[in-house]
Amino acid sequence: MLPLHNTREEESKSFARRWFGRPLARWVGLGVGLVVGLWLLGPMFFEWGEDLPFRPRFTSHPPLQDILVGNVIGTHPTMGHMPPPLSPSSLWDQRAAQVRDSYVWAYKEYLKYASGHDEILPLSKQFKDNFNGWRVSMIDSMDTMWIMGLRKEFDDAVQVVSQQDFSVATGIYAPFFETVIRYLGGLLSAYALSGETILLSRADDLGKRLLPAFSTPSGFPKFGVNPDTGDTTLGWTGGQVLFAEATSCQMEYKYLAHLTGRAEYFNSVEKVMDSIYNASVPDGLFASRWDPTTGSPLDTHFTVGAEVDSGYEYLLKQYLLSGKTEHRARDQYLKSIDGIINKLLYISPTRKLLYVTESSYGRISHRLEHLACFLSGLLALGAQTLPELTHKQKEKHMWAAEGLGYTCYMTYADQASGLGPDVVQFSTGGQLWVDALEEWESEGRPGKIPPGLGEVVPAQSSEQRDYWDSSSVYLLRPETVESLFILWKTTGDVKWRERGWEIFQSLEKNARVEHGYASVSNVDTTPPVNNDDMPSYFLAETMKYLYLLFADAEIIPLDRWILNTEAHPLPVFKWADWELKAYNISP
Ligand code: DMJ
Repeated sequence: MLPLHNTREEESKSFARRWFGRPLARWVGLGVGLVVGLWLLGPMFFEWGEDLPFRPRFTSHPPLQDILVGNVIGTHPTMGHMPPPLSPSSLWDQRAAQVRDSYVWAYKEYLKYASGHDEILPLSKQFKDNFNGWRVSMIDSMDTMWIMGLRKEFDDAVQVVSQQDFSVATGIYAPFFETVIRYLGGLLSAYALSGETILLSRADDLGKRLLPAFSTPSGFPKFGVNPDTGDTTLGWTGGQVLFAEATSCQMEYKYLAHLTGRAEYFNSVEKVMDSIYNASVPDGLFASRWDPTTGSPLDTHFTVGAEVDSGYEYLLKQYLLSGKTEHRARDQYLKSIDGIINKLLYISPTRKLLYVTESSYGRISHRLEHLACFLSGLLALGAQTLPELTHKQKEKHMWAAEGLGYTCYMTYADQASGLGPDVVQFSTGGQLWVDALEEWESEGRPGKIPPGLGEVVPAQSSEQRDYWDSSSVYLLRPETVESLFILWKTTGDVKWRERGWEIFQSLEKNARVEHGYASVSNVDTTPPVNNDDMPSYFLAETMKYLYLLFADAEIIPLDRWILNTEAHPLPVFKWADWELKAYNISP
């Protein structure tokens, strides 16, 4: 006998059979299944992005557990989010947007013609591998991408960097200093901004491979190291070590030591500092060449320019980076700055421009290098962050910062191209700045403007300028705009921004070529003749400083981030108690 009614189960079965028997329903079912499946399993492969619906997780990278000792994730916050978008209604944000557009265009040209290589040759559309061939233009400017809010460019670069092989051929050496400030600094900064742990892992890999460079009796790093074999070379200086090269790795290695818990990173770079603190140097001024065996100076060439520059920078910056704990570095900074102010600052005979020069074997050269223009920003940063300076000291440091920043800017404004020469030679007859300052003070501060801070009009001829261009090339260097950025942040005076805007416009006019930006061979003639090169620091530093100078948002507050000598921001951190003990730091 047939049942009068189907059971509930049979009913639903026949309903399902009827429903799924239809072609449309089969497709709907498949779609629903896919959505539910993705929802359940998707997070294993993707994560939510800032401005994309999702982006790939980096699952296939080497495990981190062998380097992480538990003091990284969570306790050392990274920025983690992209900066806020620029406002289209603000004049300065619009200017920042122009810098960002220029960066994007130049970086794309690099990717188009020099992908997989270090730098593009923007006239010939060729490339060169001058820094190990590890894509320096990309790694050096990943933090620029983050700061400018370029998510896609950044994520693409992370994917590439995760696969980058930090090897060079046998018999070839990676230049230690450049590799540290550009690659290691670039990776650490990109990690600190984004929180992408693969970048920390790659930084640790690279940092470890470069350690054999420290194998000298003094601990001063050698010029070059083969990251695969550990072979080292003293390089082109014939067994001498340059002060800047030996003392511009502390920020990177100390931050890396803190992130990874590897004591060898800290100990290697602190041994160098011990030699520096113990050396007896006149007036806190450091020689440019040093003996890697004895750890003592080899010359009496005192400058803040080439071969020495960032050595002074890292005294203040390693103190600030490690939460103001390493007092020896601060004390040395203050001593050295006194020496620089008292011995190396001059004002020119007619225009009274303040400049920093060099003393070579007792003779003052009256040269001013573009490289030395970073000093203005460093002085302003120190004046702002060191409460231990007396009112008088702070005032003097700020005056020096503003006077030097102004002169560096004037060396641009005076030229036909609006871009700055690499070296200028001041005419003799200048006066030591501290003497002029003393006279001015003793006369009761006439005019209220200290010597070296008065403004002048741009001048055409060498006589009117008080100097001539002894190297008239502009190498796309950042030091002047770096100081303009710090002066703007520390004084709040918009004139520093305006001066940066003039420089950016000159760059657009005279350094922009068909496939990127190119250095200008003579800044005082127009139309410009360009050289076929675009150094990675142009994308890493010059463009970044201009962007930060114009953007209204406080993207990199100077009390929370310290920029290394290649403009890579690293976050201020505090040593843990065990680190203070292990590294013998007494705050
Ligand atoms: C950069 O690579 C770094 O700033 C370095 O410290 C010296 N100068 C160049 C750019 O001029």
